[in-house]
Amino acid sequence: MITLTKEERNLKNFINGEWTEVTNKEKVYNPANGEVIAEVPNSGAEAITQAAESARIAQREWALVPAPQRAELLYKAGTMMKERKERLSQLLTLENGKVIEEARGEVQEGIDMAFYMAGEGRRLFGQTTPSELKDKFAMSERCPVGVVGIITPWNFPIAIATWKSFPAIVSGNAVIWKPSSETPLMANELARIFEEAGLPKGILQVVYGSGAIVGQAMIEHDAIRVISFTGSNETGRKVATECGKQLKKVSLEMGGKNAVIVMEDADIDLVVEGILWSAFGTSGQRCTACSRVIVHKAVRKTLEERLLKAMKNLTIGDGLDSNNKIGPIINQTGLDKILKYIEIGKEEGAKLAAGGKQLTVENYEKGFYFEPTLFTDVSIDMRIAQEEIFGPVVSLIEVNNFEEAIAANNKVKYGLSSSIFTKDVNRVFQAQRDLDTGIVYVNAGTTGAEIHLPFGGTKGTGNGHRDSGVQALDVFTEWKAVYVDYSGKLQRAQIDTDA
Ligand code: UN1
Repeated sequence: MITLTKEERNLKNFINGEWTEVTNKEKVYNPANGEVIAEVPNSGAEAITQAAESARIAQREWALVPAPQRAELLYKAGTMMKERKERLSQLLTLENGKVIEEARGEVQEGIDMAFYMAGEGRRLFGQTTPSELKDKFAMSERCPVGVVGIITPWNFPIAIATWKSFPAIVSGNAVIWKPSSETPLMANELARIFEEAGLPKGILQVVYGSGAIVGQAMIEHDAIRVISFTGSNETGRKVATECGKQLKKVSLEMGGKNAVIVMEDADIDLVVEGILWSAFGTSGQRCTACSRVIVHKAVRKTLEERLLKAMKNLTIGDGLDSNNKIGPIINQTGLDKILKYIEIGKEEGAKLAAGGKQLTVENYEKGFYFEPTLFTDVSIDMRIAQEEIFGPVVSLIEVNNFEEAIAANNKVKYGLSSSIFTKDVNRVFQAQRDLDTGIVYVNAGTTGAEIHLPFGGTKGTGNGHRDSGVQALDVFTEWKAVYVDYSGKLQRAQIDTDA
């Protein structure tokens, strides 16, 4: 059993290089057994004032450090994360509940992001381009925006934080981070790693607290020029509205209603594996989780039978026990939401083919477990097929052909991830073109994005920005166009072009 240090049990904000005590604290629970594991600050707005003011000063120096040197800090942090991977993974399972194998995967995602973004320290490419005038040079370069605010969720408490903070740091910004108070241990660990690695004080600051107070204060503070948010669609809209009033750049990632499409020529055993992993892994609590299966009528029955059989083998319990394939739901609120949708599904006339109930695990009676659930006979307009449930609940939708499958996939307000299982190369490329999502998988489930590609989606999933990949740099940099005239005379653009 993993033991926490005194600092880990009694978390403090990390403001301008100081571990700062806050009197108002909240309890942090292990979702596997409901036990208290730590206490986390419930900060007031003044913590953001302190953080933002000091970040503003620290960032000016940081922006002057050559990017390859800034990158050295990321290499160092990545190496430390690698050395500490097992402990980080166990702490992650402890606070989030995901099974240890997945926790290791998530920590690895953070390590990958560190080394990838460290590489960007020697790229951060701008462009050179010909000028329309003689003896004149034209180029564009990326510049840091200054101080950025990141607001991260509990379902990927370290990976998503690295998607946002690492590109921000390497491109010369200071970061103020409000992690979810459900999962503060990862923020504490990452801040301590950067402190030990020697990141100058003020460049990564952590302030714990509520969205209503700390999040709002971040949006309102004029030193913070960008807000990068991952969370619910409802909160994201509020963040965007508030940022709009301040003319503040905002990057949003707000979930999905992701589907696996199964065509009549698909390898059904592979499909079943893909669905089990992407729908029930992380107890369905991924933005990318599969929550709809859109299946061709010719294979609907076979798939349904094999899926139901395979679901019986999913072992559920404490994620720290490596025999378990599925861990708990994050908390009671999460469970209540799932239970609400089970009732909605039944009322709408869907057939509950498996699961649908809260689960009690022996010796873990206070944990928040839920049975893997399958609804069949679902039509695309039902609420269970339209709204994000964020739990291990899948809706099976039967369609007559490929065109109907694509239309069903796109007929939701979200557009994060989608997947198609088929052996027909023509359909693969048609699907790639027509699926209205930011991520498309062929012959794999809907989860498993890699960090060097853009992460995000269309419609209600986002607002046009992307996390991770080189595209993340666009969120945390401003473009500067630079013209150098070496003609020694006044040359007027668009006018003196014949000279
Ligand atoms: C999320 O779902 O919130 O693609 C992040 C995946 C992971 C990241 C998921 N690499 O499933």
